[in-house]
Amino acid sequence: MILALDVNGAKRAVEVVGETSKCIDAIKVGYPLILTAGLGIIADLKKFGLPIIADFKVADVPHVSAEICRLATKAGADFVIVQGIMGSDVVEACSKVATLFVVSDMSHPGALDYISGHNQEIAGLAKRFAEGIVAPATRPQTIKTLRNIVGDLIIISPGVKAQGAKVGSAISAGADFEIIGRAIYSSPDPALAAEQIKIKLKGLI
Ligand code: 3DU
Repeated sequence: MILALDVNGAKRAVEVVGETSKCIDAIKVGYPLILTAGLGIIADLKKFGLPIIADFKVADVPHVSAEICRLATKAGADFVIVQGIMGSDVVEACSKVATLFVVSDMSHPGALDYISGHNQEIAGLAKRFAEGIVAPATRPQTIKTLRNIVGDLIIISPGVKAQGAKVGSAISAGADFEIIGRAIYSSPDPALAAEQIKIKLKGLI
């Protein structure tokens, strides 16, 4: 399980990870946390001994995208998430300075407007340059299809609980990790919520 730590401020972030770190395999940080706590929060979170994924969904021209990835990695991020729909030059440039997850498709309804129609091509691109892909838990069939393309790359899947996918549905479809945010950090008891989800996921392994 990967914790999507979309909380505001360092204090709350450290609190939530302190309560849940035993149950999680990695921490995903994104704009809400970085914009409120600063990039230095990555170094603070690394003290928990878990891999850090910088979810910046990088989507700029190659030299700027690569610079974002370089800075995130320099700050301590073990992985950076890049938008595959930007094309091969962007993903290749980023791959030279960071270990990547490539967004191949997304979990929200609007994904069907554009990105979903290209998800197989993007997964093929990821296979050349990335450690893994991001694929939607809300569409298990997409995970199955993309698994056939990416082979043994790591598939991480958001969209669980708060966005509607059932706990375990992405893993059952072939994902390696489920990404879970609000169902943990917005729960009155994040430690208990994380533990209950972990028990369900363990039952599938
Ligand atoms: O819905 P949740 O609160 O469990 O958070 C999901 C996280 O996954 C959140 O950080 C969001 O930025 C990320 N994500 C998606 O929700 C959907 C995607 O397709 C890709 C990433």
